[in-house]
Amino acid sequence: MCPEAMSTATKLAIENLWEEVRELSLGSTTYQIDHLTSPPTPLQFLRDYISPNKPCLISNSVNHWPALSRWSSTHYLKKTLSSSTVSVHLTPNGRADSLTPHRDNSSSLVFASAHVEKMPFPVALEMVSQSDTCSGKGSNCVAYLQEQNDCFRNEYFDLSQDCDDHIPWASEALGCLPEAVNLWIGNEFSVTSFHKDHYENLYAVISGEKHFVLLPPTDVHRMYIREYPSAQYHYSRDTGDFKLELKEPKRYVPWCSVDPYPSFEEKGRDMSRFPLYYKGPKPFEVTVKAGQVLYLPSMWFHHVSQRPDSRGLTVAVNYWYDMRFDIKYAYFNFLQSIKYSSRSDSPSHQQETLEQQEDDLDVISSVQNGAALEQLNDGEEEQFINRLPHPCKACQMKLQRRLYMRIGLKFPVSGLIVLLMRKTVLIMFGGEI
Ligand SMILES: O=C(O)CCC(=O)C(=O)O
Repeated sequence: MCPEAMSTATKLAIENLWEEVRELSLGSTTYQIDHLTSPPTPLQFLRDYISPNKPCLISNSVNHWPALSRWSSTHYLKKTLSSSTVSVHLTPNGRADSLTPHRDNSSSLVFASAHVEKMPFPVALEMVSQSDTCSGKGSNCVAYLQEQNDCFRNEYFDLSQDCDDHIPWASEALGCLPEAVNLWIGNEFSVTSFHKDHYENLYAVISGEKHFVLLPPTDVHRMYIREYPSAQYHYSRDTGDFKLELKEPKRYVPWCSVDPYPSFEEKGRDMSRFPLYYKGPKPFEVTVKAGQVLYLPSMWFHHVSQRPDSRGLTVAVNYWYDMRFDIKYAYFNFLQSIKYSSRSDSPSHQQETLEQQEDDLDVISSVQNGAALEQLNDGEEEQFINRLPHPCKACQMKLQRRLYMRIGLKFPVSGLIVLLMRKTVLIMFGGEI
């Protein structure tokens, strides 16, 4: 792809958008989100948060849920769900649905999904508590109880009396009931990588803490969303080992390339690969404590990590409400369709491969354009070249050659002089002829 594919003016306009959204809508002076100490009225929530697509943290809105006291007892959880079968996501490192080097080739990243197993809740909870050694054979295995398919209302149905069915002020403001309610039980190893969802999310922490790093949808170019080959972990209970296999047939998943917490060794490399993330405005950050609810607006990019309670568990329930596919969504799609890339912000091997493919396409089109050039009448060449989206070097050289030939044919003497002068200049300055 040509580095000049996007004009400087467009780049500046996009960068201006990041600032303007913060100034006009999100509050530019702080990278913290609003904290409401009591639940908002539906009108206030709609006017101040849903409409402007602005996150907020709400305290004292779920104090009446029995879950807050009951779920601190592991005995209660195991007893209530003694006959429930639940989905467990297993990974070697707590990073499901995230980018991972494929085998030993660290430059080739894949999008890795967890190995998912169904098992009795008491066994599953034990796996979370003893996550780093759940195979019992000394190899790493991190278990995360989660399934984003309304699991709280089916797999965990026996706990449903401990929380409200919905968040009343949110349901009224949004004009609907939740589409899905999910339960999350994890430990400090489980991390959810940057992504966005097409839902209005009310995320309640019951035990432990969750830390969110947030970026608004307008910052989409700072996430370096690229296509990664989809891969799946396979876990063997016998050996306690994970295998990461590419999915067959091969398919690609568009995913955010940025990790807000790279290792010390990765930091320098990431800073040069993802300059828009590191040089742009700081992300918003919020820690959601037990008893608090985060309003995470639709389409916001979020990265989630957790700090467990004294048992080593973090427990949360979230309510996904349908978002409105309105003008904001249309604007977002438009923004996302504008490619913000050049060689200098190439983030990964995949990106380089993509650019290489685009360069190959340039070469192919240059050959085609070159052939088309031959068909043109004299005098039409310049216009033809100017109409090309990326006038390629080969085409320009061909055009020059044609012009020299024409000069040579029409004005044999002056044409000869021009060619001799060019040759002399090239020889003097060591250029190629
Ligand atoms: O709690 C987590 O690990 C992730 C939550 C999340 O991504 C969501 O609710 O959309």
